[in-house]
Amino acid sequence: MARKNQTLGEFIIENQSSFKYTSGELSRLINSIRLAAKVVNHEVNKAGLVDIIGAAGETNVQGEDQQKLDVYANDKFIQTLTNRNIVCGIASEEEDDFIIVNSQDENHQNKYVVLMDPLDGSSNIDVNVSVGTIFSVYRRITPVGTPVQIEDFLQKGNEQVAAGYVVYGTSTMLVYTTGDGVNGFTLNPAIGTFYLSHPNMQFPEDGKIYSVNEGNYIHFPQGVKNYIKYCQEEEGDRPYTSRYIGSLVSDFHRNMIKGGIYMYPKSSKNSNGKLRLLYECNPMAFLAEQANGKASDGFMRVMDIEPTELHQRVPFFCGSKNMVEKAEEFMTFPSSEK
Ligand code: P6P
Repeated sequence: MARKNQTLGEFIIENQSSFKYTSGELSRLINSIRLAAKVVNHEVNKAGLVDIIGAAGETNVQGEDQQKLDVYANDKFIQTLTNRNIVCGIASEEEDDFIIVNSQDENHQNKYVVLMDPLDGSSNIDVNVSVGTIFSVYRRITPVGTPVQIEDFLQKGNEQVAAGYVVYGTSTMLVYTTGDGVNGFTLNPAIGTFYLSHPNMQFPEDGKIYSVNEGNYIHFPQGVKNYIKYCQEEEGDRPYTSRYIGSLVSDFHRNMIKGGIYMYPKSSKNSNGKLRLLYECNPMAFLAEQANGKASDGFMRVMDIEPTELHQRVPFFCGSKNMVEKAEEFMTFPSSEK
């Protein structure tokens, strides 16, 4: 049972029995993410003070300028996960291909793979806006004792055993699920300890906030245009409020607390949207559903999508259940009355 102000370490120990697989491994995995989050948080918080921000001059597989903090966060999470003999493979937005972990797992006995976006929203770093880390955990499906393979990463979101995010904001929080609800832990930077501050987080079924980059409006499908106009109409509890930070983790986190919907639809510019299925949409979808919310691509449940490639993108509608269902209605019947 979650107790306010419990530390993350106490929570992991007291709840590992609720995890259906061998207890110690997942605890060690979450602990390694906790450690990496503290290290990255320290660097993010001083980004404006040292010449660590600004493009590293390289571009990642998405063709985006790679900020130095992207590289730093990627390296730290890989290093921390690799050194604790828990995972057999890692996939990252910042890595073209998956990584076979065998520094200490020379016999490939570890059972978990981790997929991550080490620093999502990194274009916000230079302007001091919140950024986040997103992670997704699966058990491998290829034989233990052999090197991990692409099939271990291309699993449906339904198969996730854990998922979460770190939001480096006005305070740093670790929010995660292992399939038994969503709990939020806030870092006390003075002592480097995460405390349970948001037990059993739940999306309100309804909300009055919609989050979308309206600069893309003319490129959206008609159903999305109709839904946005629906949000803006004077009727009942509408118009809703538009809030878009440009950092998925921050928009998701605010909407989970206050109620709302986040949308990154496909458009004539991005035929499958911008967000990546495996290490952005699936982990956020797992959290959303565990928090009584919903996540779809506008038509089907995100976690039912059969992945085909590591960095594939999907349209993403996520948040308060009734709002996502309303948006799906407009997507399904684009000509319907608003
Ligand atoms: P746009 C950040 O790059 C990100 O992946 C999400 O965190 C964010 O919601 C979205 O892209 C912002 O994209 O095209 O609106 O700037």
